[in-house]
Amino acid sequence: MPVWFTKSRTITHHLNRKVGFMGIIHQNFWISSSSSMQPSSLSSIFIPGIDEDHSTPHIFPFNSSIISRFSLQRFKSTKAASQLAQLYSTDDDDHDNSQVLDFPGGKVTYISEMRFLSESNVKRIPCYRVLDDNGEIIIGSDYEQLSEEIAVKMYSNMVTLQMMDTIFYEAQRQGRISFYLTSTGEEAINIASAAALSADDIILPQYREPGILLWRGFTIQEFANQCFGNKDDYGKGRQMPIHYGSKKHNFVTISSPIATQLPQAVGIAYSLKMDKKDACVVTYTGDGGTSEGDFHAALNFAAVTEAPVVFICRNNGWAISTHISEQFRSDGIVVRGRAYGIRSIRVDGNDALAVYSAIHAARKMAISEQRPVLVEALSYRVGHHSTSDDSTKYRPVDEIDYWKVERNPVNRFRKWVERYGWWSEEEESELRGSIKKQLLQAIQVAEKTEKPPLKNLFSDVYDIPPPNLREQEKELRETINRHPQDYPSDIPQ
Ligand SMILES: Cc1ncc(C[n+]2csc(CCOP(=O)(O)OP(=O)(O)O)c2C)c(N)n1
Ligand SMILES: [Mg+2]
Repeated sequence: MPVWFTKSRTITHHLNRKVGFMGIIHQNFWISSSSSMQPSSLSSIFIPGIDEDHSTPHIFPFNSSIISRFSLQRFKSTKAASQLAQLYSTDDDDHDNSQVLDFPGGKVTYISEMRFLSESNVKRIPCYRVLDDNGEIIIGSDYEQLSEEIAVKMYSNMVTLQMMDTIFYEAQRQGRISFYLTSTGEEAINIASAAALSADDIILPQYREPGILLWRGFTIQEFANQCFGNKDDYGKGRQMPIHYGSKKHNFVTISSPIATQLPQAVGIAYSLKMDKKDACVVTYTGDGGTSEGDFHAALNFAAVTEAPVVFICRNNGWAISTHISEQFRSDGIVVRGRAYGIRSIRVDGNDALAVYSAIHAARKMAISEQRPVLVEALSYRVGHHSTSDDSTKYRPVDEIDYWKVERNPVNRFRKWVERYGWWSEEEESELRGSIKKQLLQAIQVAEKTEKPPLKNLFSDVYDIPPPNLREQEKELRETINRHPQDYPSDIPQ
């Protein structure tokens, strides 16, 4: 039993509330559930078109032409309807179906028993994983094998991400940048999901996913330029640190209001569909983001438009100080997929091989079947929410340590890579030395680089700035002239 569990009153409290998350999972449960998952086979199944069975009489008050129009629209491209039952448990079909209502969406069986749907399944949705805690492949696992090149790049990127977080976090503590936010504990979700995608896939991130940019070749210098808000920052210094964006890397700029990216992602995915592109959109959200209306609008919108979008929810247990037990009462996020008619999977977010395999399969389904897919990755936010937070004020240190040490995704993946002889202690120290040097140099360069001019604050929104904006600019310049000591002196006019 994990140390933090026996010690933590907070966690006992959570368990009393039947949340049942955060690592209290029996080994044999994981093994049996993972071996029953077959994501790669899902994407290769032939799925027929319209449900042909119209033999049952309609018991429906509307005009039948309306019904058939509805049904046809719904089923002509919702290809999986008739085969899904064989693949997924649907908790139905145990009753007499002689009396049915042919309703848009399919036939509904009548029953005489007054039966409310339970608020939850008896068993929680299992979590797909491939690597055990010791970095060994669980026998019978269904997964995508990685080449040495990809595996080593994945591991190196995870280490780079960790080191970037450590050094940038320190730079914030030293007052050199105004804000920072780490991905500690979620390195596998970041890097393994990025590795499973193609460079053409468009990313709409939340904010704890810089690893995708790193994977796509955004340089350490580019990260530093953004955090320091210098003239080489693509956002022209107008955003807070960590709000990266890169057109070249198909990475849509991060925006502070959470979940706004989700409906936008569906719109972009729909445009890819119309253009018949061989690519999908991948959008990320935290567990907290799923409490926003935008999450629900996006899922529904994606389902009905059959947009090729993969939603990745990083369920890391916390939304700043709000624990998931105070965020929702459903079995996490994965169950929301079915509610909206979206195929979904729960995956161990700290298992890089499972994340890679699940996202690889999800991408394939999204593109070849033109459908949305929802992936819930279970993980833990090991760092504070951001540099504006002290998480020890609301969660036990034992809990943080448990995830940092026992469930560390980078260490787990390293063990697997080492087992193939693809990585050594020597390579590790070489990599760390080189990355540290690059980071320190990038910070120095970014710090010395000129800041963007003041006029940039007012440009790029309007072709011709309206009078109120011109007035604001004038006012700002007058205020700076009156109180120069209160403004940085290194901003060109
Ligand atoms: C619309 C909106 N509401 C509230 C906030 C403040 N806020 C910033 S991050 C955050 C928590 C998000 O948690 P989660 O989605 O779980 O992501 P995590 O930080 O855990 O990665 C909140 C409430 C915000 N940025 N935008
Ligand atoms: Mg969270």
